[in-house]
Amino acid sequence: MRRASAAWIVACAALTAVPCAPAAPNLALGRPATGSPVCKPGEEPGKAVDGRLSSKTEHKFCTLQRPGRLQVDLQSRRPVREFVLKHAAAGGEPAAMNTRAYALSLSDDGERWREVVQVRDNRQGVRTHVIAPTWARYVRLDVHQPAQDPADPATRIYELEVR
Ligand SMILES: [Ca+2]
Repeated sequence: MRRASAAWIVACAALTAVPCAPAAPNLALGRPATGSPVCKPGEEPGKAVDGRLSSKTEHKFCTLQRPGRLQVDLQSRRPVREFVLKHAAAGGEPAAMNTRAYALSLSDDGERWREVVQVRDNRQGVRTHVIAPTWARYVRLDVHQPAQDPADPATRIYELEVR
């Protein structure tokens, strides 16, 4: 992955004759996270901002509450341009477990929210959502349908990246 990325930067620089900007840092990485009650110990909200994907039991946030909720405190107001959500398949689980319907909201104070992304029919394991740049300190994910099967109650989020 890193090698491919470096190759892309070289190709990009050759094409444009100017240095290409490196990928923006993940503003959510390692930030305080809270959320609805977990499926079991080891699947706390912080697992969605730990930068890790390799364990099905240790690297995801899981909740059975609906709507499921995950909130991240970026610890200062930052310009937000993009979200990358890594659903069940990003961690090696069946695509049928990918989050189907959800919304992303931003806030300056953790009390007044504005919804910036709404998804009703996701099937993919990794989804990128680009928005108009918006300053915010808090990011919230509300999950309305946790998986492809409406009867599956478990929300499974391996990462919520914010850039
Ligand atoms: Ca993770």
